[in-house]
Amino acid sequence: MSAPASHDHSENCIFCKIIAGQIPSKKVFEDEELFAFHDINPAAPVHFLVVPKRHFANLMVTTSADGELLGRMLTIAPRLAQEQGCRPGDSGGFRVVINNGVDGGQEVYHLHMHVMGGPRPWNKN
Ligand code: DGP
Repeated sequence: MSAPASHDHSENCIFCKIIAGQIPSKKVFEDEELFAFHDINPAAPVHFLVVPKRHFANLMVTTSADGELLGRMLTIAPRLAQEQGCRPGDSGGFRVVINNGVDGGQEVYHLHMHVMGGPRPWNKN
């Protein structure tokens, strides 16, 4: 049987293992609720992932009760993007992407937000 979609830690979840330090990663940020680390397969000069420490498979299992946490994922992005080298302001900037489910192109079933930026062209669109 598959694991519940939303709980504190999911066995066999690669991102839960990264958060727990069981798999190495290049950490960008950590607090009680969030963890951010560089994507292993960067699609842009700056490409890191922001994940909630609590395991959610994706946005489709979140509820309005999770709104504050989801908001924190978004509102921390500009600061982290700039710290990682994205230029500030409208002439710089960055992209955020959350893939959900098979049709959303999701590969890792622990909710994560891609933050991508840096001077164009990027190696993938
Ligand atoms: P998505 O398609 O949104 O589920 O993208 C998953 C991303 O996770 C993908 O860009 C590659 C990245 N990724 C997968 N496994 C690892 C890993 O072990 N370490 C790191 N740093 N990134 C990973």
